Amino acid sequence: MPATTKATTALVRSLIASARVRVFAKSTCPYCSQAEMALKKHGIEFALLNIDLRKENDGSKIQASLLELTSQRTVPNVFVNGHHLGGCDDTLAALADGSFKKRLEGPPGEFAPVADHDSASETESSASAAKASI
Ligand SMILES: N[C@@H](CCC(=O)N[C@@H](CS)C(=O)NCC(=O)O)C(=O)O
Repeated sequence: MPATTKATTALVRSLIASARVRVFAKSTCPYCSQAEMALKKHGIEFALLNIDLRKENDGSKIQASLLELTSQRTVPNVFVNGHHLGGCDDTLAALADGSFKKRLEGPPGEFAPVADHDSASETESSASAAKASI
């Protein structure tokens, strides 16, 4: 795992802050697909970044930054309204018990999001149950 750089940490923070729901994932990760499907099923829009598809080839650095920021190195790594939520299991549980929507609608967390701002990245894809946005 590479050492994190300030630039990568700033990038990760801006990616989290740029979406109400941010999912860091890997395209090959079944837990990521599971979390993404559950979010779609609940009609929750989210911004997805598959770190293994980055043309910048900085996925390992992003993963290291996420570990530093959240103490979690696995993907998916999910953020809701500026709060770190966790992985797939945490996401499924929060969707099931209603705490996901409470977080979404409550006060923003430490990674404070900015609504309706699109942080563009060519390798970033977005998903929504209804439409593609962010
Ligand atoms: N229990 C975890 C499982 C997540 C997990 O094991 N993800 C794998 C990818 S499928 C991972 O991140 N492995 C380490 C890595 O890819 O660097 C969750 O609910 O998210």
